[in-house]
Formats: sequence, C-alpha cells, structure tokens
Amino acid sequence: MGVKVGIIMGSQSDWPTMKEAAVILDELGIAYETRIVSAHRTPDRLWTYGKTAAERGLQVIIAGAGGAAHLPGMMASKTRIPVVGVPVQTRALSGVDSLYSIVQMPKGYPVATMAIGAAGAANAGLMAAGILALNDPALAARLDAWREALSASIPEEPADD
Ligand code: RP5
Repeated sequence: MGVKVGIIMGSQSDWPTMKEAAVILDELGIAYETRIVSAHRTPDRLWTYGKTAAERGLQVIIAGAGGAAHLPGMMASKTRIPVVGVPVQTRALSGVDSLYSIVQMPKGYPVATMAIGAAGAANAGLMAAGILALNDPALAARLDAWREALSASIPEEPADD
C-alpha cells in the first residue's frame, strides 16, 4: 500500500518537534513521507505538493510550522485532503504566534489545529491514525490497543520521586 500520510514542515528546525508525529505513526505501523515545504521560502514546492497530494494517494497531511506559520493554511487552500496543523514552539513568542497563525482560518478552508509543540505533533499523528482507522479495521484495532496501553500505564496513586 502507498504512503497515505505526509508530514511536512517549514524548516529543518521544525523536525525535532515534527518527529513526534513520525514516532506515533511508526508505533502504529502507518507509512508516511516527510518533506520540508516552506510557505515563504519554497512556495512553488508548496504549490506542487498540494496540487498533487490527492492524486498521489495521500489521505492526511500533517503540517507544522512556527512564527508566521502559513504552511498549514496554505496547504489547506490547495488540497481537500484533511490538514492537521502543528504550531511549532518559537523562542520569541513561545508558539502563541504559530498557534494563532494556524488556528484562525477563514470559513471554507479548515485546518485541524493541535496544541503547541511536541504534544501537538504527537496528537497530530494520532489524529491522522484516527482518520485512517475509519476505513482500516486492522489499524483501528492497533489504535485501540495503543490507547489501552497508554491508559494502563497511568498509576492510580501518585508516588514520591
Ligand atoms: C518557519 O520559520 C519554520 O516553520 C520555522 O518554525 C521557523 C524558523 O525557521 P528557521 O529560521 O529555523 O529555518 O518558517
């Protein structure tokens, strides 16, 4: 089966955050591709990626960027494939700039916006898995098992260090 999830990011510097999405997809046995696609530095690459995503068989795009984070929204404007946005934490404004840039989309072009930073990237992986699991019973079973394992790992009582 072909790759169904694209993980794209505005810069190499986003990878340590976006890798958290890849870790989740690995754990769930979901094939993905990773690309640096910058809305500002490589707009033609963004255009081509969005224009060809559906015909290449992608079903979810996870897009992370920081600062003036236009990548997820611009990608959503270019493809009907669901775009899951990850606001990367920035030094100047702690990622609030990224969050606001991604979440405030105009009516008609939604981006499913996650939390700022690593937790958001991991949740983006889980969101992609949940979308794909709607039509993939084997993946649905793996996702259920993943969630049960997480739940079982939480102790009932707090412990001293
Ligand atoms: C954004 O600018 C990227 O998504 C990144 O989060 C931020 C900084 O990029 P670099 O200057 O580190 O390449 O486009």
